[in-house]
Amino acid sequence: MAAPLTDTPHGALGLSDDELLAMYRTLLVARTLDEAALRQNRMGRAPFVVPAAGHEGCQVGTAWAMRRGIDIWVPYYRDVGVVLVAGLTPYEIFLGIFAKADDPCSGGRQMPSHWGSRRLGIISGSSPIATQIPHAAGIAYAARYRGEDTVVGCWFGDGATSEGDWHEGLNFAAIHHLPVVFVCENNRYAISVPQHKQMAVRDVADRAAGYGMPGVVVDGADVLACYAAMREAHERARRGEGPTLIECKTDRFLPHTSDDDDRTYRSPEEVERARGHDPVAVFGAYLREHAVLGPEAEDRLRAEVRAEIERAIAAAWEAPEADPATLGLHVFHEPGRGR
Ligand SMILES: Cc1ncc(C[n+]2csc(CCOP(=O)(O)OP(=O)(O)O)c2C)c(N)n1
Repeated sequence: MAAPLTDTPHGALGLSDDELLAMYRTLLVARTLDEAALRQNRMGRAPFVVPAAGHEGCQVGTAWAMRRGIDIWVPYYRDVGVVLVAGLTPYEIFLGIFAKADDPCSGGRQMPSHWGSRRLGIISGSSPIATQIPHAAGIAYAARYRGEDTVVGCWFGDGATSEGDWHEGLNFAAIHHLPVVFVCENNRYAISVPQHKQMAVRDVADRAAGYGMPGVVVDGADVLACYAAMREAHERARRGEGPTLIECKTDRFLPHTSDDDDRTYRSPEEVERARGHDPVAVFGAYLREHAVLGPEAEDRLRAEVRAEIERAIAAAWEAPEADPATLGLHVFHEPGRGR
């Protein structure tokens, strides 16, 4: 007789083996895409990329508790795992990286990694850090005002929590008990500035008490822990009990962007230590331990994902360039197109 589903940690969370495999596949897509994007940059084909390696566990884990087509996603530039869960495809992501005409986020106008999709409910962010926090609170306010069953997920780094926008957004969301979940991906650096020069508290989650909302700390390399925290916060938001701040302790394995040299502010040993707690490896070990994925199936899955990413890159590279004549569209007043 098969063991009851609840006998495993994922079963207790209501996650089937198939769902677990889909989560793992998304982690692999995020990691493989990330490595490939950096190679495209080094080959001179992608002007600028933002690595996500190390963050995928908390991105995929938290995003998994959101509902496509109902909830609204407010990611930041490192959140490739979040937007993959939201439904953006690797092909669409590479269209943005190559600034192609069909880039669904901005038709090649925005910086790469500033994702937006009307179809999927992903809100395009501005580059100034933390400007998306008041947006998230405002969207949650609108959803509640209209009586919609929408939860807003809002992701950001530890550096964002040093901005005034962040404090105002959280305060407003808590006062109005808004359906929003704030997720901090704390990699302990805002580019080169370490956490201890940004704040005097050990945990960003401590700040939640100052606004009157729960603050939760989770291991960002533990996909299931991130999922569990987000699911609880999501349910709380839907019950009308207001926002939650989730802090995922995570690591950035690569420089801040393709333009950064992280050897100037952290040691190779520090990065090596961080790589010892890799969310992809941790989740892979969990799947093996619970007999969800054997070594041969894992090899097949990795090959399949690599091929998918290579196909996406080839197709996006061949896609038409944005027409220079359209450069001013959606920026300046266009006679004949209304206000
Ligand atoms: C208001 C503002 N100040 C400074 C910058 C430059 N900047 C871009 S990313 C970044 C670091 C943000 O760090 P964090 O929020 O911790 O996220 P991480 O990049 O570590 O994932 C900074 C300072 C900016 N974009 N906006």
